[in-house]
Amino acid sequence: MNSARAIVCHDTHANGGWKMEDVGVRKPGDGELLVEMVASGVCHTDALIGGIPGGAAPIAFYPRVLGHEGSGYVKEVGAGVTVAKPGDPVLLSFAFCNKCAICKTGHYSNCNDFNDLNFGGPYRDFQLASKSGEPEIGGQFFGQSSFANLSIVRECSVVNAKELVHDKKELQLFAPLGCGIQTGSGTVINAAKATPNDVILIMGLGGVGLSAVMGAKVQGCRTIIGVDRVASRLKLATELGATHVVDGSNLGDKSLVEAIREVADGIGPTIAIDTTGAPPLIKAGIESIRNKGRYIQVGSAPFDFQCEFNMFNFMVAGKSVQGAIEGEAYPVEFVPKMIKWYREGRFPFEQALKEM
Ligand code: CXF
Ligand code: ZN
Repeated sequence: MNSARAIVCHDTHANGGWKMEDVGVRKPGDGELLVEMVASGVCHTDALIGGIPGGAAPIAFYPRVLGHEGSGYVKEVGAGVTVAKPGDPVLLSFAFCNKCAICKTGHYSNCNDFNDLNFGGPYRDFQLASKSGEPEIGGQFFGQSSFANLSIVRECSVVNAKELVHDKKELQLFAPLGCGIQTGSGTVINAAKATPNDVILIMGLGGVGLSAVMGAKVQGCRTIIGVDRVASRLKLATELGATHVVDGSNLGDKSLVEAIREVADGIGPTIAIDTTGAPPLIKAGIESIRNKGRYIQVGSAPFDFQCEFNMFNFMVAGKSVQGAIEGEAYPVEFVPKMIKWYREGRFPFEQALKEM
């Protein structure tokens, strides 16, 4: 049994439930790798899932190790693993089954088993060192549980980075590409398939929203509108490619929808993306889109939030609403693309890290 240091969630962070502990890590089984982490991003979903009092089965349970933007070096591989060898650098992303009807069509992020594989209960792969008294700790959050210096990772979550990174420092820098940055940029590029004709609205300019701005810039969208309430984020969005920003904290006598439409040809965006999950912004975003416009939900709304809009008007206007996760990316292909754009100076994601 290997030993590791891990952040173990026993309860919500607010209840003091996240603790750095010594844990025992078993050997990798079929289709699994033992990875020594060198970095992990922290994504809002870690806080969301690790912030539910008592856990919320089936997507949250305690105790477990979270973290799903890991990067590291392979120490050992289990039977049947072909994606990497011991010593290879790896970047980690979400898990998918690669067998279901949805995966077969290439839509891995909408895998039928996404919840089980990424959040779910059956994968309990850490074992606590005896002193704690607890028998088991859940692992393989998003196939990786990267909040540990050593972890068992599922093969499907692995992007081999041997040809992608020059050194350990880069491997550390690239860790958040596997979720937040892929989610933002991929939503614009893969889910919306935005083009230079698009007027795109991005609500919320944290790491995901700023990555969406960079994705819109890569696609050459003619108008890129960012919405936030934090001055430093609005400034950064402009530097990264936003052509207009709307400061939600300073709308004067306008509604948010009016302020958005004013900078969107007077009729609203062709594409609106919400990265906040905040109900007032979701409602404003859906209302703001022009006829034939598309609205895409990316931020996690409250679990019990139901959204209403007038279906007849929606139909007549030819609008659509869509959900998207993980930027609808196939990480093995999309992560190398982001790294290529980064090296070409077209995707300066490191600037967005301070807002993540
Ligand atoms: C998550 C958002 C909640 C559903 C699964 C994917 N994205 C990033 O963490
Ligand atoms: Zn995430």
